[in-house]
Amino acid sequence: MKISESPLCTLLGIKYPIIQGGMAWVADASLAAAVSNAGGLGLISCINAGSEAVRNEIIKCRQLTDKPFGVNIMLMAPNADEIAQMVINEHVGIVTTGAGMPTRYMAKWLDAGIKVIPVISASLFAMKAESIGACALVAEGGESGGHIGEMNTMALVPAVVDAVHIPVIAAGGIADGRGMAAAFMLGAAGVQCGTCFLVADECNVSDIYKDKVISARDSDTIVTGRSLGHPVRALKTPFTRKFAEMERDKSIKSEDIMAFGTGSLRKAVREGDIPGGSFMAGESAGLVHKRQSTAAIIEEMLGQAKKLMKDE
Ligand code: TUI
Repeated sequence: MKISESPLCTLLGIKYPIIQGGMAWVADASLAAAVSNAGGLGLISCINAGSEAVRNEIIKCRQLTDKPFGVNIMLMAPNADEIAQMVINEHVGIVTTGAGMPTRYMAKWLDAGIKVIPVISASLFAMKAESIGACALVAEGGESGGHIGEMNTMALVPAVVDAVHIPVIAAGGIADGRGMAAAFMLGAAGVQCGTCFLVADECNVSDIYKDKVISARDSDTIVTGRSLGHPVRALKTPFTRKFAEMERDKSIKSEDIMAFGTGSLRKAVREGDIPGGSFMAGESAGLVHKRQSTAAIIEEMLGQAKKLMKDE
């Protein structure tokens, strides 16, 4: 398949099948509009905000771009119901969901003409998502940053491609044209990337966060939270090491570990708080070497992928 002929481009009205991950605390109007203006699909995250604040980001994004963009809803968020209604009221065209199945909202969203793209981490969830009306899927491997499933991208993506009839977007470990080309070889119709956009000029995370991603090697991330049932990948820091230590110590209660983690992502994103922050990032942090504009990140990835795929 030629990249520009991906069914995702027609489906979503975008130029390139590159989607920006809906990163909690990170994916605001500034980043989403920059990705959409560069030809990809930008997403606004809802996790950190009340529905009024997200509504303001949607309005801001519409001022910054006339291209399609979407909203990502983390289904474990306490205010997911309210956000689910707000996206209908605001005529959002594309919604991606994470950390669960959006079954309870599907009828209302489809009635409102919203294109729904669940993020899933196994082919069983993919089949379920297709059966309830998803128009495409993000198959997210455990190389990703943030909350992850059990499978990794290399085996997950082709399994999901075989299990469904809708376009599959590969995510997890993809930060350059080599990853993008590989995703197409696995049968994906596009890619979703988060980590490589953390260092974009239009991304409003702290400078410390950007520097930490740039200096990270491939083995500089760690998964914590497995003992709590919520595995999360982040950069290795004194905070994540302490978290892992607490998980190993059977005398510490789960509630106390969870309390230790509360608010840590915000501290990393806003304050660059190294002792208390969770710098969520994927394994592809080891592939991210410089700060540049969102447009340059997308052009570079696309150029490299096209060359590898002899699609020029
Ligand atoms: O949701 C994500 N990644 C995230 S959410 C997040 S916010 C957070 N903040 C603090 C601590 C923890 C998290 C950070 N990163 N990715 C999408 C994703 N969805 N990954 C895995 C899944 C998933 C898991 C289970 C999707 C469906 C699913 O279905 C299970 C079921 O039983 O329905």
